[in-house]
Amino acid sequence: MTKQRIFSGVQPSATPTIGNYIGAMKNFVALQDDYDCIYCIVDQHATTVPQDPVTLRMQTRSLAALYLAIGLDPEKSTIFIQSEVPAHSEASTIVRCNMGMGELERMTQYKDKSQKQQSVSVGLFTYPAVMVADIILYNTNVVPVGADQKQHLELTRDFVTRFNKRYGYGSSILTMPEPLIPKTGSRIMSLQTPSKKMSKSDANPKEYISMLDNAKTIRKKINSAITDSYGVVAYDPENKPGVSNLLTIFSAFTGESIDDIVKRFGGVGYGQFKRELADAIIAELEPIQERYNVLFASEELDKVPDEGTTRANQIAGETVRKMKRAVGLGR
Ligand code: ATP
Ligand code: LTN
Repeated sequence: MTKQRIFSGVQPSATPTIGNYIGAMKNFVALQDDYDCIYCIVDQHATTVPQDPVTLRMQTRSLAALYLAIGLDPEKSTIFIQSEVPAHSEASTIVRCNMGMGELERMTQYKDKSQKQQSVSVGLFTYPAVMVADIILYNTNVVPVGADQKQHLELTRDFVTRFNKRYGYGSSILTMPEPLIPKTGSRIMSLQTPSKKMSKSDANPKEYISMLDNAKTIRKKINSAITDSYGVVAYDPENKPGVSNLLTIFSAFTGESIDDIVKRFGGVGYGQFKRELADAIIAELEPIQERYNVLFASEELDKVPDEGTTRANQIAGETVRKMKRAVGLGR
């Protein structure tokens, strides 16, 4: 039986955080044995907000190294860079012309991100149309993402329904994707402001733990993470958002249930809890960082996206040809 297709992407806008890891990247690795996985470094998405060109290129390489360091195996997963596959730009044009302004105006990620920018690019507004193109180009069945991407997946599903109806005359030109959002850890919150999500491009590094933070920095950031004055380890996201977020992170890194962690730290206060949480994060990230350092410096790193791009171009090229034929573009 042919395997179902997975597609997902991460922006090389900064080094991924433990939020990206728990909400998405860790699942990328878990899924690669059972699905045909395609993982993209979505560099064109990153440029919807201002980026320094040299830093962006470095971060693209860094993300490729990190994909491999967390355990993605190029024998099982296709890894490529979005801007190296022109079908993404071509398909986006078709998507944009079949999408309403109102649909894009409703996107909460656009509303959040545009508030943080001094001047907002047209690209930031039309970002979700490019994401729709990313997904449909690979006949994707399943898209592993964090909870913040649910709305973009709904937009994609609406687009697929509309496109197939408008141009397919009853047959399915495009495949309908399903989101795959983890039960725990789909929305890791900021360590300093637990009412907002942890984000890799936040200006204050104390808000997040980067996948490449060293042990000392991780301990410091966890130590200064906002809790509350009750001094009791308990899971209550509404009244104890800081502690509950730390419990979610603890559970994601150890695989232990939140209930068991609460029982274990019930009587000991936050100090011991935070120490052991930092230990768990460091234990998982250190070996990843060791592999990352070797990979980042290696020439072999270039081969992976080279091969990935060839396969991505084949699949995406075929879909975009189908889309162009369907809408009447070209001869
Ligand atoms: P940026 O801050 O540059 O906008 P980001 O941190 O939101 O980036 P993306 O590259 O846009 O990260 O997202 C990559 C993946 O990580 C997506 O699947 C997204 O849903 C997931 N993700 C992002 N932030 C979190 C979070 N705080 N908790 C869980 N998953 C997250
Ligand atoms: N929009 C996503 C990143 C992203 C993505 C994708 C995720 C771009 N294209 C396709 C899944 C599938 C984000 O901002 N987190």
